[in-house]
Amino acid sequence: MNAGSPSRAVPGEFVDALRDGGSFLLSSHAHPDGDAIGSEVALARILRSIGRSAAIWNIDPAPAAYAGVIGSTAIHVGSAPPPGFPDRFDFAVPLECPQLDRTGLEHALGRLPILNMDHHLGNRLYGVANWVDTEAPAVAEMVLHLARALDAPVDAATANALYLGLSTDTGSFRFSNATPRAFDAAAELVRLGARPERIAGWLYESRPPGAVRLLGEVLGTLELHCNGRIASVRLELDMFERAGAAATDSEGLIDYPRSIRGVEAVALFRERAEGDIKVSLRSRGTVDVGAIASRRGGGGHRNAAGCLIDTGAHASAVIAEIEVEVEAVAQRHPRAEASEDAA
Ligand SMILES: [Mn+2]
Repeated sequence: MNAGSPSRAVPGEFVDALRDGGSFLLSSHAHPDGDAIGSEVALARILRSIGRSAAIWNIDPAPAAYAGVIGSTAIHVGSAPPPGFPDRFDFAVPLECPQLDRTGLEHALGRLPILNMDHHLGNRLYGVANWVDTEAPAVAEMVLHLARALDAPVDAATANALYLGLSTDTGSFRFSNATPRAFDAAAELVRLGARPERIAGWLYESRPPGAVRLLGEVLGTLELHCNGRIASVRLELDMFERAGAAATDSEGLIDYPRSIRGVEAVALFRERAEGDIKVSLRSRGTVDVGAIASRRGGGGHRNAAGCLIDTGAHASAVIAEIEVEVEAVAQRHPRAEASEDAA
């Protein structure tokens, strides 16, 4: 795919709206990830560099690991609108939201004309202008193309923000969206001054000690079921105290049991102060954990889902259900060992 192909082109109406508007309110989804924050920060800097005014409003705060990328760019957080809303703004620009309610701010943002910019399948095209590119590896990559379309400069800080979005959305260039487009954008961002080693340090080598101690507590509960094809771990309330960990230090724990060779499905049972247990389920391939979660009133999709249960006895029932799913997949695909050669 070359630079002039249609899927990369920024829609003219989108560029026109950004050129015509004077003041933009950027937003993204609740619990913002690296692509949300990186794209917002970069787009705000790009708009300001061409003489526009831009503010960012998110319902939830950004993870602490992104502070270095955010720098001095202000992000207004919470359900109360920023000063001057809505009169001060010409457009709201939700980034990477397939539906406006993903922002958690839909009632407020819906009062402004919307410029919808996203890369998710199934985007509802809810804007006065919509730019949805499902082949984009990250919205950050779309922002880079937008900067070119606007003839806006991309300085090193903007390049760092875009690199944050691109590298986190591609799982550090490990996921299937690590396409030639992703590497083209990464190369350009590094040329523009992005610092991959510094961003990786912020993201992966800045964990609080409590988070690593909590990991130790959780891995101590590891159980394998179904001849090693299912792994489960428990996260109990008193582990946080023993580890000196904060609530946010539990993020990513499920990735460790999932990394075991031969494991096809993982369950994390998290005890909650409310007295129930939150179940997080992950699977590979055609093992459908989404069905298990939805039967128990939860949600998600085939390979990532969750639900709430009452007791530890129900936890073993969940494991039994996953075993049924894993066995059913093995029946359908007698030699189900994933082979990259076949891809
Ligand atoms: Mn994204």
